[in-house]
Amino acid sequence: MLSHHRGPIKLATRLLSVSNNARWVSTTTYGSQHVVSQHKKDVKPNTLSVEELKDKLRVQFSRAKLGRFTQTPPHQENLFTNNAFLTSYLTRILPGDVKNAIWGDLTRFGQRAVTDIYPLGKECEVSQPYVRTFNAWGNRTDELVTCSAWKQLKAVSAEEGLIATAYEGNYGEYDRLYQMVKLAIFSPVSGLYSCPLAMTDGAAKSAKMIKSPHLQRAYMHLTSRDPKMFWTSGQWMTEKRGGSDVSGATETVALQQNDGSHLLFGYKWFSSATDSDMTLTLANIISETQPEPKPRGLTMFYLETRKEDGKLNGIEIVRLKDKLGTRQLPTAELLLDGAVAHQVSEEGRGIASISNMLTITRLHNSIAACGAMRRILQLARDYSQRRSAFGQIVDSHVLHQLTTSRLEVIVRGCEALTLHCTRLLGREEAGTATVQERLVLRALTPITKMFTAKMAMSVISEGLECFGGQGYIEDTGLPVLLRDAQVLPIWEGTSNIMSLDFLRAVMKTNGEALTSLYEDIKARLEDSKAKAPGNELDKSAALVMQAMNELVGFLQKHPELIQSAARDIATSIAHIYIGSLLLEHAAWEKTSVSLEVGKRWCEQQLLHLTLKQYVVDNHSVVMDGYNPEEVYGPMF
Ligand code: UCC
Repeated sequence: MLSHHRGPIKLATRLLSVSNNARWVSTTTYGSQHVVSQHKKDVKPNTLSVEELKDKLRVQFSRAKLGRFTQTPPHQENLFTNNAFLTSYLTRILPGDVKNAIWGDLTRFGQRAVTDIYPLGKECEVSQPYVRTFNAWGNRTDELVTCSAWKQLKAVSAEEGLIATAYEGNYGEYDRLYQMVKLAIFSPVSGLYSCPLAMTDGAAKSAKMIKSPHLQRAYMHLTSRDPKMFWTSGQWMTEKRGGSDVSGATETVALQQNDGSHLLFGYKWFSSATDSDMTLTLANIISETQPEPKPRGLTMFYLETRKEDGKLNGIEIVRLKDKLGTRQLPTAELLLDGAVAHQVSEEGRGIASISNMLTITRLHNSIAACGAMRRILQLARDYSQRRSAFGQIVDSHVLHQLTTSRLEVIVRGCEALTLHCTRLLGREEAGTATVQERLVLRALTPITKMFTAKMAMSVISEGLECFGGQGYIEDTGLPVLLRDAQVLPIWEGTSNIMSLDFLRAVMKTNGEALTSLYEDIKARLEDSKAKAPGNELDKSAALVMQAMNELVGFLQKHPELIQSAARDIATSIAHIYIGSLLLEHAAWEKTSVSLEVGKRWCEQQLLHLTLKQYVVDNHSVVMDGYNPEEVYGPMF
């Protein structure tokens, strides 16, 4: 038998008798796929050449013929117009004049993302950056080599106003939403250029808030739409001792100069895009008379990466990081050996100052998570129209429909949460946010970062399954989505750090942030029920409120357990808050899909507390079997 296919549905079978060979052939059609089989029969003399015979028998397997069937790849949808939740959300939120003004640009950009920008992003994956440390004559050059697509993406970012839009003030509190929607479209096709943009945006925000002539100059560049003027920024925070406990890990020192500038000496362990034009970073101030860091803590500094002559500013690129994903991105270890920098925070207020930047970069993280999830779902649903299995297109299999509809609900939940935070940020920046909204934004930002990053990993992994084996094959362009997504729960603060940051926000406001969340959820649910009576949203709203009441009850009753419970608290808040947002949207839109999405979200487990686990000896569970005498030295 040349080929054998056993499928449940046989659409047509044709027998071809052949008088001159040892076989007869049957071709069977399964949907659009043709399978050829040969069976032994009485031998008859062969009068045809092998090629003639193969032609006659329609044998598909020979040197230049690899079989007639090839699978059609997924086609790319418009990343804006075909995102039903996003367009509906914006229609609800945006005033008519703002919507009219920006809709055309978003529609165009949704197409440009997949037609022009995706090929550039793909090129960055193929032509990854590297460092040419020395030239042929032995001179140290530390030349960072990036491909032309990477450079073009910088120009695209400027032209499209991917940073500028948030700072131009054209649409008041909607500037931020407009910008982040463009970034959600850009991010999954951008070859990770979205990463330097996250840093750039954080730096632009800091530059806007901090009164410093150096930062004023930087601000002009960071928010420019002119590719020749546009700068990107780094955020060099992490050192060898680790990225979470920044105060405890920072060894970099800043030696004050007579002209007021400082020279930085230190080793930055992760600089995400080393080709940035400037950076904000942290260091301990020392002086000739006081060479030990003062106990006052870290201070924030601004530095430009290159001097006027184009040479690096007291910086050596030690090596590029060998990362699981985000390989398009020139992440490096940098030695600061007398880099000229300028103090831009009060001494000892470095962490508090750079935290302004963290709010922005963490929201970028969520936008990137949503963008990547939406991308895989769009590709998967298009592919499901093009691939047949078991005699019918994948899209028509009910189990596939259920599986992908569950993903759709998760992605809508993440989009709702992220867009809501973005909206609150826009209101805060425009000065229109209420005190309650500001508190909610502070508390929700780390939760949104944590939750969307976690969901991105599971949604993208499941999304790859929709392509079967092809989802595991690199040159489909699909696996990179999963590899790149793994940075999302780690970068800009891990999930545990985010959960603790939520608690920090609650503690620092003496519980006001939690009260604001509670009142906000309650009001939204009441409003939703009133807007859509008879749609059974009241049942879903009751589930959400019950979960929130139980959560608050737990926090009041067990304050001593909140550290252990931090992750579960954050996860619960994410589920509860998203429930309220999806019901609010369903109550406004009242389509069968939005009502189904809202209800379905609220039917799942909303409260994730596991009280018993906070009081048992978890350490013993983990260390069971760990024997220091059978430990054989470092892994590398
Ligand atoms: O290491 C990394 C690289 C990963 C791999 C990257 C690969 C590159 C590819 C990228 C592709 C896209 S990323 C790790 C980056 N590190 C972080 O994100 C930091 C994580 N750690 C934290 O967030 C911590 O919670 C710290 C550093 C903020 C904790 O420091 P402290 O010193 O313990 O902080 P305090 O004392 O609690 O807070 C100091 C001040 C307070 O203000 P004041 O003094 O006015 O009371 C806080 O309220 O900072 C304020 N603050 C904040 N304000 C702290 N956090 C925040 C916040 N989130 N928002 C507003």
